[in-house]
Amino acid sequence: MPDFQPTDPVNRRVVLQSRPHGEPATTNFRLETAPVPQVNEGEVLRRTLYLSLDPYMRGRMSEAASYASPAPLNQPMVGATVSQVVQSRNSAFDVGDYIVGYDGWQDYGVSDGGGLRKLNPADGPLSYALGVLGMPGLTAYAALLDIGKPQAGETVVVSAAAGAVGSVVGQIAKIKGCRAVGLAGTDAKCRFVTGTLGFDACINYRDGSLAEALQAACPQGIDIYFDNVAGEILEAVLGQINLGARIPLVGLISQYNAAKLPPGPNLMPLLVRRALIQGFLVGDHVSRQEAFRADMTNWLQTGQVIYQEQIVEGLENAPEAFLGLFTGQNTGKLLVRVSPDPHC
Ligand code: NAP
Ligand code: FER
Repeated sequence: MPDFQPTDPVNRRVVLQSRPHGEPATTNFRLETAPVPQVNEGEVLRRTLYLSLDPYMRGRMSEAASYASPAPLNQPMVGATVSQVVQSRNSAFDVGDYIVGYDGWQDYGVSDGGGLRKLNPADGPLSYALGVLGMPGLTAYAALLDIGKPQAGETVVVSAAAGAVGSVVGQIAKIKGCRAVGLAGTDAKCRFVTGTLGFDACINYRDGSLAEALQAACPQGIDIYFDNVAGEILEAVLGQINLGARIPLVGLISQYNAAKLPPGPNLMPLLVRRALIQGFLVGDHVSRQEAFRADMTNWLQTGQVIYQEQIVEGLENAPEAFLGLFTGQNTGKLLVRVSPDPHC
């Protein structure tokens, strides 16, 4: 086997160097260099092409008990990646293979190959495996279809509607014959949500009375609220839910950076309207992966789902880009291009 010569002589890695209390900062991270890992018998070495930046990473920065353990200090920050095999001592992988895995915020990852899935570049852009055809897409698909159970003619409201999950939720709602109403943090995002993605309406929740805007956008009330943010927006939506409403509780981004939790919403409408509110973790829904990929590939090909990415150049810019998730800097799925993608 010819000796592998990495493009860069070192592995750049962004490590978690401290845990935030409240708002995270770029100083919680440190860019450092380490040797490119050695490849032992049975192992496979990959160069990162794309790194996914996701809100759940804020939870991993903390030590507080949660559904997943904290990311260790002074190790590359955790994260899903699309990568290319550059050296293999594992017969299941060849040099040049494209992979979706979990190599974290670094240039190179090495492992025995467990948990890696090969990607076929002929199936579409490689980066889609981190977004519309990956974890955020499956979240939208499984939480909306399996918990929300949309019926034609119903009204579906989704928060963070211009983001990775929300943008897909509203488009699936349309495919199922529903009225799709998005909530987003700027007028420009709302224009994207209605004009490009085809939602029926979008409300800038920072602008005026949300209760009034919801009433105007949802004249038949709200049958499904796909909640990505919780907090005050959930409170406003609950006031207008219909009998038997379903509320997949998927994200609480409005409180991920809170040092102290705000007072909770009034949940009485859930009782009065006999609503179902159900927590959701995408990891419980891997059995839906096959149906999801088949449907979503078809919807992308037929143009029924439009997908937008926001790609930041350079691993060194990952910390600042990540912080932007919590101030709404991204439209669509936020990714980092760590090294050039040979397919685009
Ligand atoms: P995203 O929507 O692409 O990015 C986050 C967006 O959240 C921001 O662009 C911003 O948009 C909005 N936001 C940030 N702070 C906010 C606040 N205080 N109030 C209201 N909106 C706020 O991220 P994503 O990857 O699609 O994730 C969306 C949600 O789904 C997150 O809560 C995430 O944790 C959750 N999620 C859960 C699962 C699961 O298994 N349970 C899986 C995937 C994702 P605006 O400009 O519109 O405010
Ligand atoms: C998120 C992304 C993933 C999140 C939860 C998950 C609550 C769940 C992962 C799992 O199933 O373990 O943003 O926010």
